[in-house]
Amino acid sequence: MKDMDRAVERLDKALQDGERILLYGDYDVDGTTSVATMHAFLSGFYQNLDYYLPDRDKEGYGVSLAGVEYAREHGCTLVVAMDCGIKAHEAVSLAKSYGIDFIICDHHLPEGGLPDAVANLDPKRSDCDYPFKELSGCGIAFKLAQALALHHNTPQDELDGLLDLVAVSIACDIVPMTGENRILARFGLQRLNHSPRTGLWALISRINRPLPLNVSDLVFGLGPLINAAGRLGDARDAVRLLLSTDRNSALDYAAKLVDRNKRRREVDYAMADEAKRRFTEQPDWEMRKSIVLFDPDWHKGIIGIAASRMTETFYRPSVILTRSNNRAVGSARSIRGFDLYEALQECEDLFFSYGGHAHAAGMQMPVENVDAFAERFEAIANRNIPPENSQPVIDICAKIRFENIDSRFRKTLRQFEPFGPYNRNPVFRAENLVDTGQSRPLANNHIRLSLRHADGQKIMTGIGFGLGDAFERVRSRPFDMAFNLREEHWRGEPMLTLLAKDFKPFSPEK
Ligand SMILES: [Mn+2]
Repeated sequence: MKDMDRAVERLDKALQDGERILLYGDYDVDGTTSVATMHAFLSGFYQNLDYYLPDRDKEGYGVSLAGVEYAREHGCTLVVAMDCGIKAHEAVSLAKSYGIDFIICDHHLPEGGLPDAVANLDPKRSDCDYPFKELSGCGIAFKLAQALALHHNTPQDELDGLLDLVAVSIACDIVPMTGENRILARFGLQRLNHSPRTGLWALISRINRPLPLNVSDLVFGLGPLINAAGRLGDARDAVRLLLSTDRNSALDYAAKLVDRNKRRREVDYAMADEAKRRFTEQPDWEMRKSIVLFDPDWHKGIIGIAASRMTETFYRPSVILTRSNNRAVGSARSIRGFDLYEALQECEDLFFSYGGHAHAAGMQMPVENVDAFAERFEAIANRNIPPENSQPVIDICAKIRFENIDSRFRKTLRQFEPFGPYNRNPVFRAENLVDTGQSRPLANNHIRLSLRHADGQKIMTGIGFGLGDAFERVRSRPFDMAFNLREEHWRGEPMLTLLAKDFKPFSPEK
């Protein structure tokens, strides 16, 4: 990786000279696991360490000037910035004027050249030949640890203990589950499931999910709890928990995070409901091709989640905006076949700034431009979304019969794990199914399934989340189902069960 030699050389010098080293990370899961990874690694043989995470509300994302001042006040002469820093031109220059060096481990795209750091580790640098470009921030911190170990002829397997953290970062930062990430995540998940560090053990014991944990358990179970620590005001608490060695205090703190996260979710749901209500109160909402909603009181931390929920519910490109520093700040999500980034480009004269890609993006604009933006965005959606594109599409990997889902099939399927972005758990299609009579509705429109082929014997069981009504519509006649398979343990024995995605009536002639 470009600059790795310089990073190792500078870090090594700091270790030899006994310099005070500041580990600086972003406040989210990737940042806090980065700091914990580097701290856990270095503290095995070096104690003159400190760490710093910016305040989400006061300092925002990235390397803050306040962070540089902290380094100076605490006598740190080397900062290792992780999951951020590649755009921190100003902060790195300020540090340099104080005689503080930076090593940057980032995975974001550089902007306007590179900061004046001793080393800029970032596979997304155009001049970096590192073959895998999609490492998480924590993954790059791990690469630095590996390189330092290599330099000292330390056996690489001594770093295996860090992989539980790396796996959490890969899952929660939603980086592609391909190449090196898939390998790191696979071994990291093993670690996490068999011998996690105390802090992660405490979190796992509170999330109420059957073991072994998979990638989505990390994304939806562990991730929100680690993030909750950052949202409580101080992301240092997340690092403290991740580095904790005391089981009782780790459990206490994990319980606090669970509680806090529960309340945050209630707020999220309330806001999403409010957004839904606001949209469907517009007289022409059914005719509209897009959703743009602004409310100065919505919380900036959850507009992205709200936009996702709107897109899921109404299947339209959605932009949710709130007010921050007297600007309208928005988060947008799109549907298949509508390039959000291109659409925003057409509105660029209305914005202070915008960025993102085809499916997700963000923007800032003067509050008085929101109405004009909503109108233009609707016109673009009207022009670009084809009329047949009014329903989500499920990509089906293969048609299969229940008789073929045996233990050999299960083992083969396992070899494709861990699943994640760009390596999705395959969706299968089974045709001509009937209810065995044992399917049961559950609370919240969920459904417990017991099914077989109309012309077959083998019964498979499973669940359909939010599909109770959909099942009710098809169950009186043979139907087809799109589904994932998931592994569950029944009396210690692994077995595959159904996770339904959708149903439709069976039509024999096709
Ligand atoms: Mn990251």
